[in-house]
Amino acid sequence: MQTKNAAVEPFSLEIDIESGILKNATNHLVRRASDMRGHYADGAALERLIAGENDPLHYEVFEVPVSEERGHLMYCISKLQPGRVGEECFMTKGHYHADAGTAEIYLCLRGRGFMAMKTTEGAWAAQEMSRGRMVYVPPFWAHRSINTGDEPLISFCVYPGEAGHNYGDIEQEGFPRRIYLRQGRVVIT
Ligand code: S6P
Ligand code: ZN
Repeated sequence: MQTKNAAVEPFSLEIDIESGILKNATNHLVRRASDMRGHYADGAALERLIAGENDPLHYEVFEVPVSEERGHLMYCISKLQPGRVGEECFMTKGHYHADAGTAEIYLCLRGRGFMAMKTTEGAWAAQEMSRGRMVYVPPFWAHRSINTGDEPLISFCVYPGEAGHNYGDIEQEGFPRRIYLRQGRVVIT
């Protein structure tokens, strides 16, 4: 039985909830529109966005990583910009966890949107995200966040240290449904 994890002293951090910044983050992942090729239904609209708006910022992840092993909890701030590709709402790539049987909790701090989830067996679900709302992503569910609002969608995420990321499988499978904003209304198709 494992009794000791990598030595980490107790610590605390500050999160700027309005700006979605984890202070003193040592990892800062930036995804631009050009990183999202292949993810939206309207690829031509994405190319127009990349060319016309100088490859705008799509989303960021701020982390102060701990050891990626069982026993620890990884956590981060995910900040997804508002916007549309054609009428489809900006979203993250989405992933399964590499250790697929690990869950995740998202606490939404700001903005509006959805967490879309699916399993390899084809089950699909979407849970609303809004300030103060928590979404539980069960083990074995791929997950992506989608911003339907007009301000950044900011969440605090917590998941097991050993979870890791698997982007390949969901890229192959795709998510079965998409979320659009049409005449100001959210449409899930
Ligand atoms: C990690 C967690 C989030 C996402 C982030 C970006 O398990 O689910 O931190 O990494 O929202 O999304 P994605 O799909 O590009 O990793
Ligand atoms: Zn995850």
